[in-house]
Amino acid sequence: MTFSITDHDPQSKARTGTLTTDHGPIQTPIFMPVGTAGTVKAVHQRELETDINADIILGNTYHLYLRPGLEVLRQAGGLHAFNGWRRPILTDSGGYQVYSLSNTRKIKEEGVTFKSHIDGSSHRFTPEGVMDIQRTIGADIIMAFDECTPYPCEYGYARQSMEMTHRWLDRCIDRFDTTEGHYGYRQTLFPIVQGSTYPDLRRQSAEVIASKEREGNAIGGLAVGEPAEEMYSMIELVNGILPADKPRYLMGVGTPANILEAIALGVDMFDCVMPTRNARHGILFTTEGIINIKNEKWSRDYSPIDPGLGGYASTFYSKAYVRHLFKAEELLSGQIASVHNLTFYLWLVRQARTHIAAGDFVSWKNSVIPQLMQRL
Ligand code: PRF
Repeated sequence: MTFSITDHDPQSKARTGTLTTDHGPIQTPIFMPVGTAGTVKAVHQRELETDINADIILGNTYHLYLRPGLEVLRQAGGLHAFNGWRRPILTDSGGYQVYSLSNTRKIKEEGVTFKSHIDGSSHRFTPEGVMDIQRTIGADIIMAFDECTPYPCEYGYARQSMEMTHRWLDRCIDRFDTTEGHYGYRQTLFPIVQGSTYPDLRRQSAEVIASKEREGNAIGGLAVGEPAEEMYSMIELVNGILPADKPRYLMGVGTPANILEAIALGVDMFDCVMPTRNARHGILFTTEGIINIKNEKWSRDYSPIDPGLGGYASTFYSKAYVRHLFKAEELLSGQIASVHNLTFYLWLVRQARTHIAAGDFVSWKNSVIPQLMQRL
């Protein structure tokens, strides 16, 4: 994998670049649609490629391991062959999902034991096991096994947890570097910075992660309920330590405003369920602001969802029609809304890239955030 930086914004830490994998290039800053169970919910692969034009999507180790399971994925030839997505895939390591989804979980030095949210069966994830699973899923970018601490988190717990995440990282690296991919293309492992909202822990973690000299690095443990300003100050601190010539991935973020602010701090990659999950609840992001399409006020608005955006779903269907689909609980409602919201998120990062290249990213960001975040 190679990462080359194309432009630097003169007024901020924002940059544009290209991350090249064996499944093709990723233009950064990038938003990665979340495809938890091998599908970006309610969206066809063809729509992802053409209308939304996503460079990369996410999958989750936790879900794919439980269902369909590793045998099915291995025999298919990996997740790309299984779901027909030909561009890059990143998989999260499962740690975060175990904490948020499974019924009971015990975290120990060896790993995490948990019960499946599907059938209650018992399983154990270890750093080594999670590397093997992600080898079998076959993502281009795989994530280290970590513990994401909740917010707020007592200092002592945050420190112990971070130290265990660092020991787990060494075990991940040992396993990853002594194994090979199954399907003939290269995979790369990103480590994850933790440390809750404590500056000294964040600094220490970023130094440990930087010292591993992997091809890219991630920031975890944020967007878990802390004030946005606290998140931004942690990102700024960590990005001052992580190598500038490697991609930086902020996990699970976020709102359009969060993404633009983090880009200004030097973050290159994002993922979040927000566009797709909100879409299924009728919350639409548009270039004019945020719409609850179920609201009565849209019942006779025959204008397109977002004429400013381009893209099929956003320009073809009217607000009144999509509102009707939601009120009638038609399946098409979630599909149109999901394609639209993802088109918006990919438009947002494309705009960011254009303005970074033009050298006016900060003034554009500051002028556009109030508009994008206003509730219509
Ligand atoms: N760790 C992992 N995945 C994540 C996170 C994390 O800390 C977050 C935190 N926002 C989202 N997804 N492995």
